[in-house]
This record gives sequence, C-alpha cells and structure tokens, in this order.
Amino acid sequence: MKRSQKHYWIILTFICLYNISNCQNPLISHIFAADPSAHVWQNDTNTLWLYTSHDVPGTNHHATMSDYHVFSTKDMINWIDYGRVLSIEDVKWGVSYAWAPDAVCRHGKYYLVFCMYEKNTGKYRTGLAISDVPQGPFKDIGYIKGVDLGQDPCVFTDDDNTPYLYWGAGGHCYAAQLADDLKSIIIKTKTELTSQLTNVFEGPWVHKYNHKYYLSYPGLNDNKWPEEMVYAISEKPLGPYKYMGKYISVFKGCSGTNHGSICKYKDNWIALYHSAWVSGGKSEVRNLMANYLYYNADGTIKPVLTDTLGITNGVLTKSIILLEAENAMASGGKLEGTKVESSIKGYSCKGYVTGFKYRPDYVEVLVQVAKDMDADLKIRLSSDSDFYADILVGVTMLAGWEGLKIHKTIGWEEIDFGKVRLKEGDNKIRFTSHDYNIKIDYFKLEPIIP
Ligand code: FUB
Repeated sequence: MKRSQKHYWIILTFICLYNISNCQNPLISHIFAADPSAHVWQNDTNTLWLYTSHDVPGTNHHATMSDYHVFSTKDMINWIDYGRVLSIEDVKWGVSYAWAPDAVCRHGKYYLVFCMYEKNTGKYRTGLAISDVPQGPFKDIGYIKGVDLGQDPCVFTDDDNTPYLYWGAGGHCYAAQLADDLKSIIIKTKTELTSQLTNVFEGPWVHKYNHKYYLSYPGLNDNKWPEEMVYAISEKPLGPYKYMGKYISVFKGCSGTNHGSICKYKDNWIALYHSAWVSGGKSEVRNLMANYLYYNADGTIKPVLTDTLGITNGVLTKSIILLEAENAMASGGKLEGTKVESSIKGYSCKGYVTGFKYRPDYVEVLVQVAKDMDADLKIRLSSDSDFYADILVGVTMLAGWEGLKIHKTIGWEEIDFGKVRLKEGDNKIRFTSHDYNIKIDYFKLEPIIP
C-alpha cells in the first residue's frame, strides 16, 4: 500500500470512529418535545427556530399535553430551550389536548398558531397567541374564526405575503387563505384537500421549492400505524395537489405518530420530525429529530436518512434552558412582592426582576425536563452590595438555613451556583431575597446528560 493510501485509510477510520461515538439525533434530549415546526425568520437568517408541542414524562396518552416550547440554534449544535411559552392555563377558551403548533411572523409580530379542545363545545380549535419576539412567551388572542376540526395547523406565507392556513386530522386535510390579521379564514377559499391526497391522516406542512408548493404530512399506509411522512406537489397553494410518495419511512425507534416540517437553513434543506428514541420506544413521549433533505433534479424528494448523525455530521448537540426572569409569570413561574423593570440597561430580552423588599419576596421560574438529571445553574444578576439570597430548587434549598452570601457585582454578571438536581417533569426554582438593589436578569440551566 502506498503511503498516501495508508494515510487515507487512517483518516477514514478516524472519521468513522468519531462519528460512531458522537451523534446529534435526537436533536435535544433534556425534554420530551414533538411536532417540530421549523422557521428561519427573514430578519435573522442566522437562526433556526423550532416551535414544538411538549410531552409529559411518564404519560401513556397525548391527552396530557398542555403546553408548548420554543428552541433556537445558530449552528445546529448549540440549542436554547426558552421554557414554557404558552400553557392551557393561559388560554381562556381551551381545555385540553394542546397538540401540534406552528408559528408565523407577520407585520412585525410573532404568532404561535396552536390547537386545543374548546371548553363547552368540545370542538378542536386553532388558536392564535402573540409575542413581540420569536421566542415568546405568547399571549392568547383567541381562536381563528371559520376553522372547524382545527387540529395540527400550519401557516404558509407565499412570496406575495398572502397567508394560508392548512390543518387536519383523522384522515382529513383542509386549506384556506387567511385574513391579513390572521384572525379568520376567508371562507370562500376553504378547500378540502383530502381527496387529492393519498393516505392522509393529520399534520399538514407546506413549503415552496422551485416555484412549486409541497404539502407534506403524516400518512397511514392501509390505515396501519405507525405513520410515515409523505408529500404531494401543486402549482398553486390551494391545490390541486398530486401525491408523490413517502420521504420518511417507518424507522427503528419511531413513535406511533410522526409529524414534522421541511425548512431551508443556511443553504441546506432539513427535514424535522420526531421519534421515540429517548423514551426507548414509548410513543407518547417523543423527541426532536432532524436530517438533511435532498431533491432529485425533477423536484421529487429523496428518501430521508433517519440516522444518528443528523445535521451536524456527528458532532454532539448541546442544549441550555434560558428562562428570562421578566417572563416568570407568563412561563409557569411567579413573582411575589417583586416587579419587572427595564430602566438599567444591559439586561437581555425585555427587562429584569427587582423590588425585593421583605424576606419572602421572590422570583420563581418553571423548568421542565424529561428525566431526573443534574444541571449547572447560573443566574445573571446585578447588585451594588453584598447580599444574602435563598435559592430553592424543587424542595432543596441551596446552602441550607444560613442562606447564600452573594458578592456585589460589577454591573451584570452571570453567577455560577453549580450543580443542582432536577426531577423529571416540572421543577420550580425560586430566588428569594430582601435587598432592594438586586436585579435578576435570567436563569440559565445547562443539563448534564450522561
Ligand atoms: O402531538 C400530538 C399529536 O400527535 C399531533 O397533533 C399529531 O400530529 C401527532 O403527532
């Protein structure tokens, strides 16, 4: 063997070993999330956003789903989980089944488009919730008028800025043009697409490629589970669509459902979907997956590989949970005696929490994780003088009775409080103090996944 050949084999072996020991699918494993809707917003093409539903650890039914999460990345390796961005508790008309969401950016605002059963009527509605920022939290503004059986919504905005809504479940799929404010559909445009689609079950998603409209959805072959991802193509957003076949088949470790999106990010097309890899095959507790998607020259989609290497070529992904203190109330936490302000600059996002006066005053945030795990806790804060604080993680007080002495900071500083223990499901982290100068910007948790 020539020297150059030898080098080639050594390098190839190294690459293979590296890839086997490092994987990036599932994308995010500290939380059970499903039904990813991927977006790159025009004002920041460097960031990929995922809007997802959230599975409750230990559950055996999708009926327990009650809130939504948002994730972002700038490099497909480092991910941020922004915590709970909308819960059934904050939707006056909703009662249960917080299933697959989507998101849309319109007239400078971000909307979470979600679905829930409506109180009193039991109808599945498509809800709208609004935020100034892509990561939420989102405030419910009611459901979209004119939509019945409103499960699994997807909003597609065409190049001329016309918004379309697609939705459907139980073997039906519908589409309609949306009003400019997104609050209703234009009834005369409502189209049932079911008969144009083969094996359609639920979860429509529309993207545009080479001037054609691609409607992808989870399909049931011969009415048999699990679902496969299939697609159809049209010259126009509301059809007629021509069925083209599947692009994600049933794969090892898939869940009963599959559901996802197709999105272009940094010149690559990516298929987002979910599996049951983290839960060891439990269909009701799912996790996010991504693989590159390629087209043939004729515009058909090549079968997507559902492997562990995913979209980072085997580099392990890393996620953090970033909880802005000013969002505590809207994201499942609480402010007691404290308040949100924004006068001292240098904070992240919209402001900070301050006004700690009496010993029990606090800011509390909600942390949701898939399994019992350790995480490194950091809190970004500012204080002109040394102070004592109590930090309660679940039922465990860091530093016990005496409280934690925290030194004065030079402006805003991220203080590392070390390893804390999180339990599967919901965890509250409460920061209590009584020094009026303290300002809390955010809580950051870096899950330690063995
Ligand atoms: O995640 C709950 C439901 O399961 C979704 O709404 C469906 O599309 C299926 O993925």
